[in-house]
Amino acid sequence: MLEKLTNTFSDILRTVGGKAAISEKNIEDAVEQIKIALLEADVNLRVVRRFVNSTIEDARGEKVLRSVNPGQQFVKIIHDKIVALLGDVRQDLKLKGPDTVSVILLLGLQGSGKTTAAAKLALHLKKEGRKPLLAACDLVRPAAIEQLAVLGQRVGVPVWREDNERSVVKVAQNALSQARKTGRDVVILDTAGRLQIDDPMMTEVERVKKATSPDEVLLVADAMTGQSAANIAKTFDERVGLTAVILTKFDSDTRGGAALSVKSVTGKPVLFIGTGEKPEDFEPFHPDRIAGRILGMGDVVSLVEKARQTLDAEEAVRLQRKISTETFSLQDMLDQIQAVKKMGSLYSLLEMIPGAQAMMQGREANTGELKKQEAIIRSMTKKERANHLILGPNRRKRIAHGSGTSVAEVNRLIKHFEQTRLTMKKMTKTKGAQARFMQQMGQTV
Ligand SMILES: Nc1nc2c(ncn2[C@@H]2O[C@H](COP(=O)(O)OP(=O)(O)OP(=O)(O)O)[C@@H](O)[C@H]2O)c(=O)[nH]1
Ligand SMILES: [Mg+2]
Repeated sequence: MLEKLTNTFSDILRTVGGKAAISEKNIEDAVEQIKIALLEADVNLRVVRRFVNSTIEDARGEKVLRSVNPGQQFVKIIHDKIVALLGDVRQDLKLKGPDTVSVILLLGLQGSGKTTAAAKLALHLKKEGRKPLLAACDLVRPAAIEQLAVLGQRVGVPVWREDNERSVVKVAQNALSQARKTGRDVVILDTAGRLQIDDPMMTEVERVKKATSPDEVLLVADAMTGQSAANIAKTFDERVGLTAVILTKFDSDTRGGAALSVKSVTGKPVLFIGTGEKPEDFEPFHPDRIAGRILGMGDVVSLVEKARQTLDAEEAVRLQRKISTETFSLQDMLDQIQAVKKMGSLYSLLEMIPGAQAMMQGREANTGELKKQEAIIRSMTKKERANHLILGPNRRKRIAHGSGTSVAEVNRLIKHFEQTRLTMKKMTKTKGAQARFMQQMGQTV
């Protein structure tokens, strides 16, 4: 499922996600690659354009460039955009309560998977405690009624059939009365495959709709047709009026263009996906889970969110002010070390997730070194932390002893600190350099 798209996205995001610092150029390159990936996935061009523009807007400037882990944050932005394309939140069928008969009308092109989806939907509803009735409203294809009957038997759901009736509207209406009589609470109407250009057939389905006032009018569309699935949905919606979409053959769709285009093109949500030929191969459509699948990042995104929170915004602002007033102290450095260490423990969690490992390459902080640095600063008094200039030989000896390190190591830390301050001074003179510095602190302390 979606293998091609997943592979491309994983590659792109691994590259950016692993970067310690991100420039506008990096973002533009990544977005350009994403654009190509989406077009190759057969996502609607207008949808791609909108996606690209809003991603650049969000990623450019402050938000990402000032972030402590910009690569990961960029991954998060892309994730959220994909979720939005897929329809944001999981939508469910909107049916009446079990005391009234609800109606689901299935339509779609020939061979899109309507009859299979009818049986899948029946099984799904049965599992949810409903009492569905399948209605064989395809009077065009000779074997259609029998096909539904066999499937109905397989999923243990009764099938309403009238082999000699010529009017689809009548069969549908009779199915409704049958449901009322026998205590079934959802009628699923399986209709004949129709071409959009086939006017009489479109008129027929309009009449069925009028006669049965369905709670859901679902377009069953083949995901393998890519963005044309979205265009078909649009046409059907304009002509008949749809409430939502079922995407079938998702198991064979390596590209994902249909899933990524339907919501934006039609405004209608995807409710379910068909993932195989068997009645059980049916899943509710969860935008966030599908996005996770596409990005091939497992649960990385939620962990990234957590990691980001470890360095809270206020702290960042406070540090930045210090940098610009040149009062950055050893205490501030200690705060940074702790923040980085916190993230370090998250990285170890991330490593357990498939696909995340490569993304994190070279990102783990050198925890041994960090621990040592932390111990050294912790062995300093408040006064010393605030003003490193008072750190004479005696104090250094005491600190080395207190932290279980050597004087050489204490000297090295102070030297590193002084160099950092010096770099800061230089950098703060150039506009925009503070942001860059913030990133570097986050990555290399
Ligand atoms: N792999 C896979 N095959 C599917 C899926 N859904 C349906 N199919 C297959 O697609 C073919 C057509 O399915 P049908 O359910 O008969 O399609 P239909 O829309 O009812 O077709 P008509 O009634 O002729 O218009 C069958 O071979 C199904 O087994 C799916 O989710 N995955
Ligand atoms: Mg059929």
